[in-house]
Amino acid sequence: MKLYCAWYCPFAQRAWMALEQKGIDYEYIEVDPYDKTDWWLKLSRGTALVPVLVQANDDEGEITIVESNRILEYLEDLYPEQNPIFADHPNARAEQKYWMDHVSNKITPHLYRYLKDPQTDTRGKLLDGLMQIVEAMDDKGPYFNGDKVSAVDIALMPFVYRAIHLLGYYRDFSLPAEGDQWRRFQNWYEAMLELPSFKKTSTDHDDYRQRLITRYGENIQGNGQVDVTKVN
Ligand SMILES: N[C@@H](CCC(=O)N[C@@H](CS)C(=O)NCC(=O)O)C(=O)O
Repeated sequence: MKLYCAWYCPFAQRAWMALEQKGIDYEYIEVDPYDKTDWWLKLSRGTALVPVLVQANDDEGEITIVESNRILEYLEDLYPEQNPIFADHPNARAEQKYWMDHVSNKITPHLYRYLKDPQTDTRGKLLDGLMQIVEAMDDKGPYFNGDKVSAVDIALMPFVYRAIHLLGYYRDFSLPAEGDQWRRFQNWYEAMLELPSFKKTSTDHDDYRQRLITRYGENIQGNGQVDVTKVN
């Protein structure tokens, strides 16, 4: 299995974390998704976005999967018994997918908008999106669904890390500390920081936080990807 990835990309980090979390063997291939070569366009099925997962099954031929959350689902379908990240019951699974979509629709666009343009009312919208997902978390935790890491945690963490560090640096942003919900959130975040699959895909890099800050300077100047600020 091959993961085409970019070290700084939160979407790619989801796929990377899921591979680590489930303990699946893979080859990591760093690419520059902004370099729109014919090779890259073809490999990524015309999207030119990381992550891309390529899997060659002996009996089924080769499959190329794009879209980070689809990769999480595929990995679970392929290895359902291996450290599951989705619930067994269809209802619980549907609920997890609802919250994964919530991250895509109600959290990530506001994070990127806020980075690009502090004038728009994105801080409030970002906090609303986060507050809603915190309210849906299992009371005891520490993870979204309780004591086991799920795809919802993996979908959310790369963006929360960037909200805290990039918005903290560029926009003087910090999360509220007071209140039961925000304490629950803090408890979730601290558990996620300690997770080996998060550490392996982030802090193993020297000065990861500083490198992200430098890398995202481009987004703030209006360069970089175009679709991520779109609100659905
Ligand atoms: N919806 C996609 C978004 C992936 C994405 O936006 N990746 C960025 C890097 S963080 C990218 O490859 N950008 C290249 C470009 O916009 O040209 C997913 O979830 O996989």
